Amino acid sequence: MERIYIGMGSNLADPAEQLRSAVEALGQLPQTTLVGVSAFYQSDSLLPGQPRYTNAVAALDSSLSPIQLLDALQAIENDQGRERLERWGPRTLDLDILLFGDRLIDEPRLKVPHYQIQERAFVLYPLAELAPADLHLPDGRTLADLLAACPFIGLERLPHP
Ligand code: A4P
Ligand code: MG
Repeated sequence: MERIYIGMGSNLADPAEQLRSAVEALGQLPQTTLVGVSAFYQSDSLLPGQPRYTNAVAALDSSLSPIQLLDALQAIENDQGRERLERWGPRTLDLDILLFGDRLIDEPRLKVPHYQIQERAFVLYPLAELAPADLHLPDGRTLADLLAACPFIGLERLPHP
């Protein structure tokens, strides 16, 4: 079993409901236990002209392999009506593997840690609700280091659903 953190995001078709459905689907994955879910946070899109996003992080314990998990997450995205029209386009559901134990993965389909964890307040602050401050990335930086360099700006923490 390894501890895995999943970043969830949606900016179409009732984002909070999309995230709730995603959490339910994560809870039903084989060989996997859903350990926790952060609060939901709203923020503006990194790309101008898109609707605001709702984001959250989920923690899993799983014995799936990284690629098995990626396949399962993409199936959940597809089930929830995701259409891949353009990279970075608006989406009903985006599920990213943020961290997978302490693994460093660099494969064509999968890069872990997710490449922009450290710049994204909408990833780091919900992650901090679930993970210890001394959580280490494979490169040795701690979650506390990343939070210290990433101000809580433009994030709105929603009351728990
Ligand atoms: N892939 C590689 N590594 C991973 C990983 N760690 N987890 C590959 C999941 N997938 C990974 O992803 C494209 C391919 O990345 C996948 O087929 C997989 O093999 P995608 O989800 O189809 O494409 P995408 O989401 O458009 O690209 P990407 O790079 O995931 O976009 P981001 O970084 O998620 O950015 N603003 C706010 N406020 N909140 C947001 O959540 N998100 C984006 C999208 C832009 N602005 C945002 C937000
Ligand atoms: Mg993605």
